[in-house]
Amino acid sequence: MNQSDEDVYDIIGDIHGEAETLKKLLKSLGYNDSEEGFFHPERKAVFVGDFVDRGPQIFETLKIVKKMVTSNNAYAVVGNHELNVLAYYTKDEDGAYLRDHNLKNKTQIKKTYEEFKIDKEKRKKYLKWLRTLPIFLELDGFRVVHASWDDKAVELIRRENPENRLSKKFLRRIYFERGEVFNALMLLLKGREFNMPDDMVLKDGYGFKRSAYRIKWWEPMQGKSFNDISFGNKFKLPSYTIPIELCYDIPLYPESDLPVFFGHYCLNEKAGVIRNNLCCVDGCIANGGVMIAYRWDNKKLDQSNLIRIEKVKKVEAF
Ligand SMILES: [Mn+2]
Repeated sequence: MNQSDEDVYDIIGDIHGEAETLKKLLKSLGYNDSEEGFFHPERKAVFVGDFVDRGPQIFETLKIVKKMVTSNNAYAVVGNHELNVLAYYTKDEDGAYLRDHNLKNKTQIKKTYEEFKIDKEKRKKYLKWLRTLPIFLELDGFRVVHASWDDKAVELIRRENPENRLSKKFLRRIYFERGEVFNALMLLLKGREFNMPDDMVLKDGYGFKRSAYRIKWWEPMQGKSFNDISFGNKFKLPSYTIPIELCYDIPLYPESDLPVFFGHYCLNEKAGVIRNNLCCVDGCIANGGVMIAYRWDNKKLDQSNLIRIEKVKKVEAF
C-alpha cells in the first residue's frame, strides 16, 4: 500500500457483472492479483458503482471489488443498480418489499436474481457489504458519485444520513416517505431527468414506457432543444426548442468546483472528459461498449488519461 500523502487513483467505470473484463482492465493498469485481491503498489482503485445486473458474473465482480475495498486497495460508491437490488431484497416493517417484485423490476435485476438464488448465504453476505458502501465520496482533489453531483442533495444526505450509506433503516425510511431525501438520493444515483409533457411518449431499451429522460446536469435548459439537453439516452429526441413554459432552473455544477468522476450514462466512445471538471467513465460495457478507467494524476482532466478495454468473453469451463 502506498503510504505517501498523495495517493494516486484509477477511477473505474460501471462493471455490470463483466468480471473477466474487469480483471483485464486491472492487470493492464498494473494491479496484481493476490490472496487479498488485486492491488497496486502505488495506486488505489475507485469504483463508481453499478457492479451488478446485465453481465454474466455478478458474484465474481462483487468478490473482486469487495476484496479490494476490504483490503484498503480501493474505494467504491454505490450505483442505482445496487440501490435497486438492495431495495428489491429489503422488506419494510409490514413485510412488503421496498421495491415491488413486478415485471419491470424483475426484468431489471434478472441476471443478479438468477445468480443470487443459487446461493442465498452469499447473497446475504454481498447485500450486507453493499449496505456499507458510501453514496458519494470526496477524495484528495476530486469527487465521486454514480450519476450526478448536486451540492444541495449531498448536504441533505449528509444531514439526514450522516453514515452516508444505504442501511436498511435509511432505505426503509426513504421508501416510506418518498420525500426530499429520497429525491436527493435519486439525483445522486440516477442523475437529473427531464419529465416529458403528457402528450409525448418515450420507450427505453427494454421497451418499457418512460415519461422522463436523462439530461445534462451542468447546463441550463432554456433555449435548448429536447435533444440538446439529452445525455446518455439511446433513443431519439425532438430537435425543436423546448417550450419556455416547460423549462425550469436547475443548480448547475460550477466550472470552478472540484472535478467530479461519475458513471451511469453508458456513453460508449463518447465517454471521458465532458468538461474541464467533469468526467464520465461509463463506457457501456454491458451494452456493446467498453470498460473505462481514468488514471488520476492530480492534474487537469485530460482525455489521454483514459484506458479503454474491450469486452472479454467469460471462459467456459469444460
Ligand atoms: Mn447506473
